[in-house]
Amino acid sequence: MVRGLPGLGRRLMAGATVTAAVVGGMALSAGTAQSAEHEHATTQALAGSGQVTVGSSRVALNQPADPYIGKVFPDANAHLTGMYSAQVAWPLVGIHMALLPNGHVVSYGTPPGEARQGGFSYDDWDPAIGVGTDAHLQTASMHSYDAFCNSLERLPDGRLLMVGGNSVTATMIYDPATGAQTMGGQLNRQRWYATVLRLPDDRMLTLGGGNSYNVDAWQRPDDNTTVATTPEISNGTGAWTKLTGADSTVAFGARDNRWWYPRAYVAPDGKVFGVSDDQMWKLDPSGTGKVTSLGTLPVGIGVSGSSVMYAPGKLLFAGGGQYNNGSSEVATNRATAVDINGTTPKTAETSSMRLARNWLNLTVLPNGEVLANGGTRVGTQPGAANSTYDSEIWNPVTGKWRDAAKAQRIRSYHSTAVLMPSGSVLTAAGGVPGPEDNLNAEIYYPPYLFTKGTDGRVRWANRPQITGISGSLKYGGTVSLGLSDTRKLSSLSLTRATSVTHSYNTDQRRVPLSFRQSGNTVTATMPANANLLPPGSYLLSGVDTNGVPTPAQMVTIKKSGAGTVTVYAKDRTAADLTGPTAKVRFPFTDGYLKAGASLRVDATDPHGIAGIELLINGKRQSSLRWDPAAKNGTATMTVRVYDKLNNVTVISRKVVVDNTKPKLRITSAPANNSRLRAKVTIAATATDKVGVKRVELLVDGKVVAVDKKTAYRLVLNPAKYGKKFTVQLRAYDRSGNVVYSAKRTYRR
Ligand SMILES: [Cu+2]
Repeated sequence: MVRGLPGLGRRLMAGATVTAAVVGGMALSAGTAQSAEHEHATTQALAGSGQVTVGSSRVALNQPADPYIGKVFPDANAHLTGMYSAQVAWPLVGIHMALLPNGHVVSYGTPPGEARQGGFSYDDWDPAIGVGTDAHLQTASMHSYDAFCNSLERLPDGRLLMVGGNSVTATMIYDPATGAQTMGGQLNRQRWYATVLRLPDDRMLTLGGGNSYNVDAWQRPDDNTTVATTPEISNGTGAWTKLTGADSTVAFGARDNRWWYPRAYVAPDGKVFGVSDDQMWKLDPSGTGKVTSLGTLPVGIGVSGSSVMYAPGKLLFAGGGQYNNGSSEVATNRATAVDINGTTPKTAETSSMRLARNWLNLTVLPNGEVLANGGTRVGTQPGAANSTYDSEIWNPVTGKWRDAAKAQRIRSYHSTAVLMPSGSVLTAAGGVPGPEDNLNAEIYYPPYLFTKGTDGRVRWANRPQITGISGSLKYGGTVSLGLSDTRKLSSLSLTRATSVTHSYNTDQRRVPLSFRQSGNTVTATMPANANLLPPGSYLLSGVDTNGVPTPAQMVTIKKSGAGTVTVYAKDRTAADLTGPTAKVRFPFTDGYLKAGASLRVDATDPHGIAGIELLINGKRQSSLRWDPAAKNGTATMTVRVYDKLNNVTVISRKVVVDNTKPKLRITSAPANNSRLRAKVTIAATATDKVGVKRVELLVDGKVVAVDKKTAYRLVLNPAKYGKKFTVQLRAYDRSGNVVYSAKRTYRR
């Protein structure tokens, strides 16, 4: 779907009604299409999704949507390597992607359906609608602003700031709520391939970049006239001011293309730590600014390595080594951990990736591990042998990488990866130019989303959920989280919402929270220091003691005042993470059977029943028939009922197996061949090792009376029958074994 003007052609959003007030924070585009914004805000309120200020009353939360979790059959090794979804068409080559406070993803880079450079359209993907074309909405550029190869970060009001790129001195502000676009202040010089960072005080800092298509600047290492060595700072919507004191060729010079998307992070001391190729530096943005050189990394990342802050003040750099996207350097597989918590950074080479990768993406996951996906071995060169389809996962505790699932497409130069609220990772784009121009995406599902059961089968994990929030969502505040159940969380964290391009995910960081848990309530303390958690939108997720993460709730932390939480639009297609509803029917008495008896299982599931298995004492049977050779005694019955997603319901219990007939003796009855004139009572004793179920009186083979209680007394009314009839007692035990008395004949 294409949106020509803001506010028109909107997709209708599904969602439950919430009682809390929807804040108009997503519709703040000053000076643009006011009526359209108002209209959109109304739509949001009606849809019941939107951003709600967190306060003393509990906000009920929906779970984030995902197109595949609990909707497709898991891969056999998904619990070890994760799995990729099938490729899905993407309306444009999404070389830039940002997760928005409403849980949507905005992407841009090429025109819709065309693999050519030109960021004149913005695509909004709503994962609640799915992966079809109806889940996407494009908005055309209103100002001929070409967003190709710019930098991006969210502003305090939730809008997306874009800096430089092919419209080299321009900045633009995109409103995800309406698609409205507002031109921002002009930069003081060209900023193609710059970085923009949001500081703890909400100012926006632009670092590096250079003249348009200046990819060969590194070949004249001492000529800095074509690159932007002086940072600029702004509130993001107003004028940009040069930080003249922070002019630096170490951080932003032509040598080694250090100006090319400097990998910059807000440091624990409130300054900005960055890496440009192999150079480490720190920028103090106060006053006119100042850059201090902090030495070198053991392995330079070139312009093609990736980085992430996986824990407060702890960064991982991996891969890279290329000087620009056209040179043919072999990528490194080496990785460096850098701790910037002290006054000087501590670098330590961590183990190497199995694969060398230029233009990989690193993504920090809610459990603190880091995903590396994509890349090319030599330069940006094509060919399957040169392309790293396999993913790897780095564990911060062991410092080791392990192999993860294989993608279908080459995700290299101009590729993107976004941690989604569901816990999946959207991987997309690559190309223009590149080995592949990818008008497609694949969604990666990390191993933590799966579990391998004792039945040896892999399925989607049953996950804890954060279902409500209240309290003080502000620096140093305490929030109360409601959980869907009482399972214990082992960690709780905030991960900064992605804004990614060119292997740099702006300030992406994972910040653990201290918390305590009582039953299904978690009380968490927010960091007091904005340097650890710069204001912005974060994914709040807990991980249970089995390593399974909750779907994330999106919280937006403000520089001052109460933050907001996103009430997501409800997923249009429900996930199925539970086994079928099932009940075992015994042939005679619940829990009792005899050898060779067949069980029946009544089962229903929204995805249909795929199979039912019977195990006797842990041994799988070929059918639901009990072992015909089973001996008397107790046994463990296990019935597994599978739906078509491999979800299972396990019913396990002790059962009594009994093949011995009850004993039956008539203790009082008229003699054989007697003539009966009135009602008589026939008395009997019946005994059985597992218990008598009932004793029946049969006249001419038909049951006419039943007694279930000792002593058995059955009334015979001769008036009901013919002149001559036969009478017999029959006793069943609980397992269905039967015994008959001798027949007696009576007359009347
Ligand atoms: Cu580019």
